Amino acid sequence: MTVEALIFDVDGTLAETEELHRRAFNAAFAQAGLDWDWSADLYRDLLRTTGGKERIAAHLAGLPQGGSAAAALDAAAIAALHRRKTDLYGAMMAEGALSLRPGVREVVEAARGAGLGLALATTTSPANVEALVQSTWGCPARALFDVIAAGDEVAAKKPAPDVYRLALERLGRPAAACIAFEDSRNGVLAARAAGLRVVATPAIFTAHEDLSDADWRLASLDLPHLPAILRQALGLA
Ligand code: XBP
Ligand code: MG
Repeated sequence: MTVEALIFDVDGTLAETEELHRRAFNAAFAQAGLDWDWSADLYRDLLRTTGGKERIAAHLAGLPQGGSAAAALDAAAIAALHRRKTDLYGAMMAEGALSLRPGVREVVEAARGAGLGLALATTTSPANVEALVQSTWGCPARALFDVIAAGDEVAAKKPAPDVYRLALERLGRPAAACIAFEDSRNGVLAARAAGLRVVATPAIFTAHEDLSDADWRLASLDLPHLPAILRQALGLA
């Protein structure tokens, strides 16, 4: 089946955002008076849990029991902590520290020129999607992407296929007519479980992961390295 739409993961795929997420988590912890400081190595492990609220809960569950103020965090407190983290992330993103990964801008531009559908299927929040697109492209996300499907809109986050199924439903296209772009094992598994073909571009925090379930593994989305089916769909072949 010919390619009619492209569905992009956000964190790690459009840009190397996870270091900024890590810093925002740590800043939120400090503001809340928690003595947590997630190192890059710890954060790499914690990324196995998708979703910021779920990641905080997973960290909490792994801490030794007893006495700590952190141990008393309930779901509402975790949600409040995560809202603070989202605000801090947005402010850091607005400083313009991040750029898109190589090839991303060109692929999105070529896809728009070729009349392909464009969607985002992400575990992060719509607010963080807006922050990234505004900071890198300088326009609202909906000016570029026909569909945005976010983690909190579905019952189960990646590696469950839910967010990809939601994106497909909103695109009004079958999985066989779309290609997904992912950087992580959880993301690749989610897209494959939704019946999509997947291009994997490992990111700094996911380079060690097993991405062998992807149909293609590329260092970046630089146009000359794209698979033939994609170059054809983009009008480049
Ligand atoms: C990556 C995630 C997110 C981010 C943090 O999702 O798992 O949780 O690490 O964002 P994806 P939040 O690659 O699918 O975009 O704190 O907003 O969850
Ligand atoms: Mg990702």
